[in-house]
Amino acid sequence: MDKNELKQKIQELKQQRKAVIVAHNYQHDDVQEIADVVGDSFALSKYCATTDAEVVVFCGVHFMAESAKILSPEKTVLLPEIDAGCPMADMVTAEALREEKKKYPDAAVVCYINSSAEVKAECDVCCTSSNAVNVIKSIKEKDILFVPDQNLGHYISKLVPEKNIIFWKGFCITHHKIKTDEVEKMKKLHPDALLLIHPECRPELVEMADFVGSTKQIIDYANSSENSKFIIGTEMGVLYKLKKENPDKTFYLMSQGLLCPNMKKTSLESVYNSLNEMKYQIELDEDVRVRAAKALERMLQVG
Ligand code: CIZ
Ligand code: SF4
Repeated sequence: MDKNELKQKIQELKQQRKAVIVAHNYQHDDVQEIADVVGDSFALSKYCATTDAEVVVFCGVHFMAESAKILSPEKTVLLPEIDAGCPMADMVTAEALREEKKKYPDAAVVCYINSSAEVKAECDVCCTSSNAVNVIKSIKEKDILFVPDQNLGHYISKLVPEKNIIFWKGFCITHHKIKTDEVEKMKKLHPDALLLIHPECRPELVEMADFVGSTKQIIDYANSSENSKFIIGTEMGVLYKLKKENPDKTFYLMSQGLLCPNMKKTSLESVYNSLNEMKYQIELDEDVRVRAAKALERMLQVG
């Protein structure tokens, strides 16, 4: 099938299945193009919880589809590529976290949404890169065990110095590998461009930024900025929305290395197969789901 035929078939199957297609900001352009909603994991999970569709095709990575299922257990949640995982989420297991918690019995336990349902079930509250600072400020405990992203943890600790954040040593393989020399070169090449960076980047890069935020916050910032040139320090998929929403502005990717291979596993073909064969369905242990839902719902209350 060629691309147009695939898109046509996807639309037909979507109607038949009473499905919606949601895509993360890091997905391939053509997957973002056919999606009903494109956004970050937080916005997509919230959307999935409110839609009356019976089936959700989640074009993203495993923890995101799980988060949708945690909040919408009555829906069928499909992940088109079952091997699309997040190496950062895999850097903490529920078992390792239970051991670490024993060392800090008085600490609140907070997990980045980039974590498995089992890990979320061990935590008091979740956060995303958009709301991490507000979530941390909302916690009464001074000590906070934060998993799994050390870079996001470091970023929060600078903004909420009254808290004592105990870091896990996880990181995003895509953002963490970018070093300052590459960013300095880009800044020299484009001196009038603003540098917008994701907090999953190393702290020394975050210090160089004009703005730090989640994918959504980076897109919102660029949309409303009077500047016309930007260096984008997050996964290259965001360029699709940035360029579409700002045809008169120029965007440079901070590094050609900013590509998440797991996010790029999903193609139009895999979305078609997913709807056609109703695969791969996310299933969760109900006890884990209920405990993970508490952590996600507490986050939703903060906003
Ligand atoms: O929360 C998300 O969707 C991720 C992984 C990144 C972001 O900043 O949107
Ligand atoms: Fe995980 Fe990084 Fe890929 Fe996001 S970009 S899914 S944190 S590996």
